[in-house]
Amino acid sequence: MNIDYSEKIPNNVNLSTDKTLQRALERWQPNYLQWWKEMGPEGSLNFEVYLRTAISADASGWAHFDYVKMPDYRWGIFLAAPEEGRHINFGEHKGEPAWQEVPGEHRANLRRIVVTQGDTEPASVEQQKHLGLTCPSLYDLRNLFQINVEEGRHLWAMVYLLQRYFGRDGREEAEALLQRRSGDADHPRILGAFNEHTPDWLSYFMFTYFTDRDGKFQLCALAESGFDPLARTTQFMLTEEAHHMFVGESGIARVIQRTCEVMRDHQVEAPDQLRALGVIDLATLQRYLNFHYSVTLDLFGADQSSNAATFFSTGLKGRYDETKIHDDHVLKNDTYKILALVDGTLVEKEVPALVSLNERLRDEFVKDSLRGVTRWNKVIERHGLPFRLHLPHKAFNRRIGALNAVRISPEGRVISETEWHANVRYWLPTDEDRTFITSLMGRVVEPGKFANWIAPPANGIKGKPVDFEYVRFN
Ligand code: BYC
Ligand code: FE
Ligand code: FE
Repeated sequence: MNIDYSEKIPNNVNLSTDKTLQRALERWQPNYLQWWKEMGPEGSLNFEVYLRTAISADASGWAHFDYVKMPDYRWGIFLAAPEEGRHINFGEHKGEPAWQEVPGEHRANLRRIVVTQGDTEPASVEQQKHLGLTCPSLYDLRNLFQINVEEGRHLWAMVYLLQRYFGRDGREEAEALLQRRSGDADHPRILGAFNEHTPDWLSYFMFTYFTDRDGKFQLCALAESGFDPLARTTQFMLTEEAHHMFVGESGIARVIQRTCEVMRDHQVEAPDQLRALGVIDLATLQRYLNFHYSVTLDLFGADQSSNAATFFSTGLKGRYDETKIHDDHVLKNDTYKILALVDGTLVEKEVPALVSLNERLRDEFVKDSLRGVTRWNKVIERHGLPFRLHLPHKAFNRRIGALNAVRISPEGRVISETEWHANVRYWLPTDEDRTFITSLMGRVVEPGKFANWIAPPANGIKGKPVDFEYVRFN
């Protein structure tokens, strides 16, 4: 599964044997580059960035590291190796051979899934467009750009599917993916969280920790798809995703580390005093966490969804680790517990498993999100400080699904509108918090130097030292 880099569009799908597709993609390529120049990282076109590029679709040793100017990054089409004799593993088509072409009766749903997934990728690049101007170090700047080019490639991955398998309307959707804009009033991106700003690096680390993790779980569900090209495409995307979540988890850990050092060295704990010393107090960090976590929970869709049931039953989108679950993989007679409001309190309610698949995936995400929080708390604990970070309750601050109609505290108590408004400033970032965080954002680009509010990482990239010149400005 080595990648052919002699082609205009690097690929491991024998693109040159399909002239129609090759032409369609070669027509789309300049529009993509135009989009990158307009909406990609601001002012970065001439920077030389120490980036990894995929050279093989094998899980081991698939990447090559070198300086690249981002517009010259070899975006291309990489699928995981096919699995001989693969079958559909769930739903009404369970046991049938996996589809190599789009089944006509499921075409509209499949296209919708591919378009929704594809839409998030350029959206995230747009959201992060200005962050390079306020990077806390060259190391962090390089990581931002690495993620940006890979999200760009994830767009390529979905555009390949649209152009190869969906004919004319696929080509139209591919164009539309370059036309919607994050946060635009007339042409917004499809999903809520992808229209929010990522205005500062604390938000960015929270985004890559939580929202890229939604990416992980959605991609895992799509990697189970009975439509084999989608499964193989998303499998390869997942190999890139791990680094994105690492950037978030380690970024937040470094912020915490730095704050704890200042708390210990200066023997202060009041937020005001910490702010005066130029670090982020942990209560503010908790509010940012609450915001990004709850906004990301909404990305999993409504807790009861007939769309989700259809996607599963028709074999398009599986569950997380579908083939490792011990049940019939059809779920017609199963139930699942979701949260519901009964007589003013939140209770668990059993509903048909098929309609609650969004909730099940959300629950997997919750479990996975908790692990990093535990590791962050270890950093605080090591400094002998009593503060602990928490994930807020699953029902806190929700906009999508049944829980959007109720006010819930971070502890999971149903509260009145009055109580919500009296306390929301302790729970979600305030204007004042955002102004403070913005005030910390200066540009640090001397190799080995870091902004005052964040500790250096333990290691550099790919064996390079922390003070390596990860980005060269020209
Ligand atoms: N915002 O039946 P429901 C990533 C709409 S992240 C706005 O629950 P469904 C990445 C919904 O469209 C992963 N609208 O919906 C991360 C529907 O509208 P209609 C992205 C929303 O379809 C970081 C209605 O509400 N991939 O890769 O079951 C950086 C009813 O909802 C939202 C995917 O999401 C929302 N949050 O579930 C870069 C995978 N949620 O039809 C990249 C593909 C729902 O009533 N997508 N609505 O007009 C899907 O599988 C599904 O579309 C969803 C939604 C799970 C997202
Ligand atoms: Fe992605
Ligand atoms: Fe990502």
